[in-house]
Amino acid sequence: MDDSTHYTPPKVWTWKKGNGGRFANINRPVAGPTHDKELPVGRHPLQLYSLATPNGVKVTVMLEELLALGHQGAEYDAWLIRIGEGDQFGSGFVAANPNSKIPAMVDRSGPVPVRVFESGAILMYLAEKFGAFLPAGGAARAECLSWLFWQMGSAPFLGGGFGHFYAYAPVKIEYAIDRYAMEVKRQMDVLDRRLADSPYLAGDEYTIADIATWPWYGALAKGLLYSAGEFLQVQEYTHVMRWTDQIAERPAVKRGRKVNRVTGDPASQLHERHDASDFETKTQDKLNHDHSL
Ligand SMILES: N[C@@H](CCC(=O)N[C@@H](CS)C(=O)NCC(=O)O)C(=O)O
Repeated sequence: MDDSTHYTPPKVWTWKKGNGGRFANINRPVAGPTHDKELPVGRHPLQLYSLATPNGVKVTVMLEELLALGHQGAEYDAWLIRIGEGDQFGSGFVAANPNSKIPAMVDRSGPVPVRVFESGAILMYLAEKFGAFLPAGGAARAECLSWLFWQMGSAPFLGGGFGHFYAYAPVKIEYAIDRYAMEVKRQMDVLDRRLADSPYLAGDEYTIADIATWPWYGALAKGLLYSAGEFLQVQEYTHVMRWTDQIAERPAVKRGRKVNRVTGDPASQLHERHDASDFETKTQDKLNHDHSL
């Protein structure tokens, strides 16, 4: 049996650097910058500093959806933040997000730049700025915000809880995996029951509640998160699957999920996005042609 099951916490916790878990190199018990580095600024009103993790994809999908609706003010530069290399601890990034996590956005459309961090806050900010994907009031708005905040509160149990202990921890701890597998299956059932009754989370319309939830729970439903599809028997959640497939077909979603992506098929990776035409000309398959051929 692993020693971790016999651990007695000392009186005072101390930091053991590099405890073997994946991402141990970037985890610290303190906040603040580690080095001086300004953030680049492009020509568009909105500057996004991100990476195509589920939290990052929420925002690029939202921006592409807004552009698809014709909101030119949603034009954006998406700069790549390589969290594995510690870019989130540069002084410029910390000024945009004191929590040192992607995504972070700066709205430079007005006289004074406005910083926004936390993916849920960014979605709400954009929805309110453009009057889109968030019902204006009443029960519809309450339902949308309820599901948006449900996602913000639930995903850490999926990622930081289940994903961490199932896939990333240096030891497999049955108690922790059991606890979080149960919670994640419960969350999937919450979504499945809602989506059995309703086309989208907030009702008949696609909203920021779906935009926030799809990158996490849609990916889980497709077995793309932590290779846990079989373990969690995700195919049982047929209504989540229907919703996942429907959203995946949206052209803006297809574009948004490519932005700031640095893994997978080169054709699916647009490391930085500075113009709508970048999707045609700047994905990694287009940039990496073999000149020897
Ligand atoms: N609640 C935050 C979570 C953001 C978050 O956890 N970002 C991760 C990537 S998905 C990150 O930047 N991690 C880097 C680190 O922890 O140093 C949000 O929704 O924006």
